[in-house]
Amino acid sequence: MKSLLPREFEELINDDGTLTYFEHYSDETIETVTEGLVWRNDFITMYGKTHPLPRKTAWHGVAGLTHSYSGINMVAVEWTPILLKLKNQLEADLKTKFNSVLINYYRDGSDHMSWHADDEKELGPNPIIASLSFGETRSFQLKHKFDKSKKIFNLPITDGSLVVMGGELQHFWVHKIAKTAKPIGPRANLTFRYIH
Ligand SMILES: O=C(O)CCC(=O)C(=O)O
Repeated sequence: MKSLLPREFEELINDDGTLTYFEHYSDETIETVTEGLVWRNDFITMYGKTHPLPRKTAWHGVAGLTHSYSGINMVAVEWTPILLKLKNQLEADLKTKFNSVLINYYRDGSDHMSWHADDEKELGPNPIIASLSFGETRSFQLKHKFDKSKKIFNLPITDGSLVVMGGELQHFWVHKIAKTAKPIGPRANLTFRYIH
């Protein structure tokens, strides 16, 4: 188990919630963490039009656990061995519990995720969300919902890094993964969550 020395993490936001970044947290690869995943085929409805999600997704965890967001209802498929190993490592390091993980797979620069907060009721009022990334570096942006004097925060998340969102972050900030025109490879993002 890798121990997290203070010099290994940076607290990037500590204002209306917390955002912590751990570079080089995991030595796994995009290939190993996506092995055996059960990919979904979800659609999203926006302004009355239905589109396929602009990324691939999978939902694993305690088998049968349900979670809904943006009108998408998911039933968890059992942990794969590698996801279970990562969950156990995160639980030990962050001293919290996770019972599921949402995997977002960005095939190229046109795959993206729009502004949103992880504020579904079943995550509880102030969820701790551990977000592990593998593969291509993508820019994770955060915008304060109410205080327009705060600049958009831009964090390039590198392969093997961990972002932890906590405190009241989901009440005050929205986040996204922007599109890019650069010719880039895939990126897998794993957000470990506790569904109540
Ligand atoms: O891909 C990412 O880093 C962001 C994922 C995300 O925003 C989410 O799962 O809610």
